[in-house]
Amino acid sequence: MFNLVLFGPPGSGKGTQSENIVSNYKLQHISTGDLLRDEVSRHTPLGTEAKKYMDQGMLVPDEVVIGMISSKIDESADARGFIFDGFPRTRPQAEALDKLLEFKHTRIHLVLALDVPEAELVKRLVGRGETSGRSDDNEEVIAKRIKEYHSKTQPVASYYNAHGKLETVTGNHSIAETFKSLTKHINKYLLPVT
Ligand code: B4P
Repeated sequence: MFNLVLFGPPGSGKGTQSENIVSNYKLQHISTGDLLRDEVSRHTPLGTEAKKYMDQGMLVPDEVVIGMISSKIDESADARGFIFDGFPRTRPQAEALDKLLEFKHTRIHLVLALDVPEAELVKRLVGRGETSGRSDDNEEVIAKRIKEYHSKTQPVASYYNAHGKLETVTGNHSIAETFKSLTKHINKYLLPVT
């Protein structure tokens, strides 16, 4: 089993690159953003609670997200591996993920961090907001999401760096070029399925 974390600020291309990685390496995709938006659209109690935070550009509380991830991992016990997209976003989430995986006799092998300048992040998210209808893709909320990233999520990079798992990749080239840079790191662990 090979487990990868795709890390980076809002709009850095985690969701975009996850699609490419999933189709080439056949990993099981776990995106907390997608899972939360699904809960919101189904008006579940979890979704109603999460929406309050997402609409303000804030992170959803750790216990909500960790519980969701745990049941998702259990659903795909036979997977070739997992790609965690947008998770962990806080140090307690990173520690909880390590414990969950240890319980399943596996671990995080690699963390790929997408590095994109802030002006480009804002440009992309505002652009996505014009077509996505996402309530968190407007300039005011984007600024809050980037602030949350710096205060709560960036420390997760240091956590993985201290464990020798972090690699940084430039994320402001084209989607194809960025994917090529990511594959150079992934191929050291796992080859694409042809
Ligand atoms: P997410 O859904 O994870 O999304 P994201 O950070 O906005 O975007 P991502 O980096 O995936 O960018 P994308 O590929 O779409 O989070 C949403 C919210 O959910 C959070 O703010 C939080 O409230 C909550 N949440 C999620 N996980 C949580 C957790 N673990 N704990 C607590 N709360 C959590 O790309 C963005 C745009 O850029 C797209 O339009 C794309 O087409 C474009 N793009 C991508 N790559 C490009 C490139 N190379 N060049 C040009 N454009 C590019």
